[in-house]
Order: sequence, then C-alpha cells, then structure tokens
Amino acid sequence: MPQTEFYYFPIKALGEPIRLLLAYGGEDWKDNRVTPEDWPNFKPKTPFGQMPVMVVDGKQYAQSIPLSRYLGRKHGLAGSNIDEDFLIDQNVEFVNDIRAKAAQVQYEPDEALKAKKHEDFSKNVYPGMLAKLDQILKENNGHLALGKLTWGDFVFAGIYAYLKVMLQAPDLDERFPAFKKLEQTVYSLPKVKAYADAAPKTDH
Ligand SMILES: N[C@@H](CCC(=O)N[C@@H](CS)C(=O)NCC(=O)O)C(=O)O
Repeated sequence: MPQTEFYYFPIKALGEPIRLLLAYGGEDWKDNRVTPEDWPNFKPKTPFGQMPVMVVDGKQYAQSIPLSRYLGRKHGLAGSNIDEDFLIDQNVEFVNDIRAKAAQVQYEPDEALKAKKHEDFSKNVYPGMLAKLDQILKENNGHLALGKLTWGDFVFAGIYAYLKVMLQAPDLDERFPAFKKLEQTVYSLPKVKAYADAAPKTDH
C-alpha cells in the first residue's frame, strides 16, 4: 500500500476532519503541515489552488467534504443506503452552512463592517442555526446523523475548534454541551486519540 500524503496548513480548520479520518482508518499517512511561507510554491501544484489535498499513489484528491465522505466510505463510516448517505450529507452541509456564515464575518476586511455583521449575525442568524444543530444532535443520540458514529461526526469534531473562533463564541461548550460532547466522542476513539496526543497542539 502506498503511503498517503496529506497536506494542509499547520492548523485544524478544514484539514482536521481528514486527519482524524486517516487516523481512525489506521492508514499509513504523513501529516504534511505546509507553512504560509511554503504555500505560494505549492499552491499552483494543487487541483484548486487550495488545501486540504491528499495524495495517494501520485493521485491528488481535494475538497474537504468530499475527502471526508471518501474516507468515511473507505473506513465503514457511511450510510448503508442512499437515504442514509443523504442524511449524513444533509447535516454535514448544514454544519458547513454555519461555518460559511461565520466566514462572511471573519474574512470581512472592513473592521467596522465586520463588527456590525458580527453583531447582526450573533443576534439574528447564529442562535437559530446553533439551536437547530443542537436539536439534530439530540435527535441523533449525540451524533450528527443516523443516531450513530458516521464520517459526519468527524467533520463536526474536526472543525469544532475552528467554528468557535469563526463564530467568536468561546462559550459555545457551555451554551451547547452536546457540541463539546460530540467533539470528545470522536477524539476519544483510540486511534484518533493516539493521533491527537502526538499531533502539534493548535487552538483551532
Ligand atoms: N472548498 C474547499 C475550500 C478550501 C479552502 O478554503 N482552503 C483554504 C484554507 S482553509 C486555502 O487553501 N487558502 C489558501 C489560498 O486560497 O491560497 C474545501 O472545503 O476544501
């Protein structure tokens, strides 16, 4: 089996779900953490000028959610039919919607507008979305879909720390204990824990 090479910035963010899935699957993989200094040289060599990127036997795989879905299928974390797969996809996409909303604020270059958007979204957008996500986890036995461990849980657990930063919500664990619990469920899986214990420590 060829060694899998994984490339992402030295943070969790969109790369961490894939790292967690590679660890869970017991793959022989190398965690290449590309520094911002090295990125301009590597960027043109990637399929979309972005990371994460996985390379297996010279073949490149990109886009974080399809990568997670692919590894989930490979390692027995997908649904057992297209309806179950749909439920995972649907709820993963909703988590991604929350991230994308927060990204609209976080990457706003105008500081005054950024503050205004944050205030608006914190009052009018995030509470409803987060309450919905909390409801989804409660209806699914603490998981993102199907009432059991799926690759969707790895997407959530991998980006949760980043989500807190993006939402500017350091109190999210206290407001929604089910979120923290799901993150811990995934990070407590023995092979995932072994990876995380040995990995460089980053806050998001
Ligand atoms: N849809 C892509 C988005 C990837 C993405 O936005 N990557 C960012 C880091 S989180 C990146 O590579 N930024 C550097 C750049 O665009 O030059 C995915 O989910 O993989």
